[in-house]
Amino acid sequence: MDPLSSARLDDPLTPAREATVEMLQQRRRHFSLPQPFYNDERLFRLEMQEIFEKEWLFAGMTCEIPAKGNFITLEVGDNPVVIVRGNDGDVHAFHNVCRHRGSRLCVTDKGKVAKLVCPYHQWTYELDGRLLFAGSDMGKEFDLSAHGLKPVHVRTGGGFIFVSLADEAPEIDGFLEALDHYLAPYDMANLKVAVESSIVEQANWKLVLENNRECYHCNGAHPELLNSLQEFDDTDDPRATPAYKALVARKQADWEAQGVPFTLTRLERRNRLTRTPLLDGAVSMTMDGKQACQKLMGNLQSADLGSLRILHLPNSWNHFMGDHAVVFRVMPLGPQQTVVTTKWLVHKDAMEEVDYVPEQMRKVWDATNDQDRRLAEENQRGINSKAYQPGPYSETYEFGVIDFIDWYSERMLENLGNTAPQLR
Ligand code: 3BY
Ligand code: FES
Ligand code: FE
Repeated sequence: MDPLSSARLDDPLTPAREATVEMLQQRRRHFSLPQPFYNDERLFRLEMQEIFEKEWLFAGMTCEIPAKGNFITLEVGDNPVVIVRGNDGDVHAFHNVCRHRGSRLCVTDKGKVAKLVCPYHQWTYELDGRLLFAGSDMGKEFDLSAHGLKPVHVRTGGGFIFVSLADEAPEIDGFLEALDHYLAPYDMANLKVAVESSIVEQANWKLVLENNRECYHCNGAHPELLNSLQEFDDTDDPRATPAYKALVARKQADWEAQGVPFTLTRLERRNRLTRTPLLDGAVSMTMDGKQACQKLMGNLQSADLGSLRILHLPNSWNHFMGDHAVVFRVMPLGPQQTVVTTKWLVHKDAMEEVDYVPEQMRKVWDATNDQDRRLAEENQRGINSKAYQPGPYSETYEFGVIDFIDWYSERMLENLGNTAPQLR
């Protein structure tokens, strides 16, 4: 298909589309991307259209909106979105944009409402998006039913909420089924957010993801995390030692006996689920490797469950331990600015200061996030130099980065309407 056939002739991004397709077709695989992918405003707008407005994005957790009227909001670039629990108990998502004159409707990160009421002129919507009330003088002809909130695709699985702003959403059933399976023991409806953080990084979102997809930097950067984390990704990690493989075999026998899922599942390059052991003796990602919450999640019998790692490209990675979970959401703000939101989850009946101390629980990942922020920001500053040129990824240490960049390049090319095979 002609890459430009879907582009409008007057679209100012048309030349950028052509240039992007060409750069992606000519990129060297196993090398970082050319500079414009990390700092160009037009390329950023293009990938917001082609990735963030088309793919499924991790938005939040169902336990954040437990009751009808609970909502959370999300900004997908210029697109405000609201996700709300309806009267029917279902999760709905809408463009958070009033159908009167377009004001943002819900203006806080989260809340609870009886109806969705616009703060500007009080147009009032039902939780399922229907317009109920539009002032007194819109005229006899005014059709309430034609002015409901615009829906956004939303799906849930294993307590995770995903949204897609595409006209036609891509497939996600396989991943949702996998999430339901892996997270069944955690009783996801009965968790709560113990503490959360949002940090803004002065770096392109792909640098944030690239950094997360390798542990090549862990030894030099993450002393707190390495009190509990194994640097190996799984037994298929080329660096995995016999001692690590023996530990995995031992732990897997325990997990098998307890009925908790652990095998590695990959769904395309986009989604990956696996349970891997922490350092022998550590049961949680805490400063001392001990539980951060005395009450375990769901119906788990043991805290010693390693970490269930869940990757969802383009914007989430997660660690589920026995006592608590840490979920991460990445949202681009600009070509060189990204917000990373981290939430620590515990059993909803766990008592703050009794079962867990939030300041203790968050220590390791607060430190790790800050260290990763600095790495991504320095990476960005070097990439902005005229001296930058794409550099080689190590297949041994950076296979996860290679996978991410391959996935990104394929999605961009396909969504840009060009499926020509890439050059090697
Ligand atoms: O644990 C994580 O989420 C990633 C993977 C390896 C390094 N990094 C901190
Ligand atoms: Fe929402 Fe006017 S813009 S009521
Ligand atoms: Fe890191």
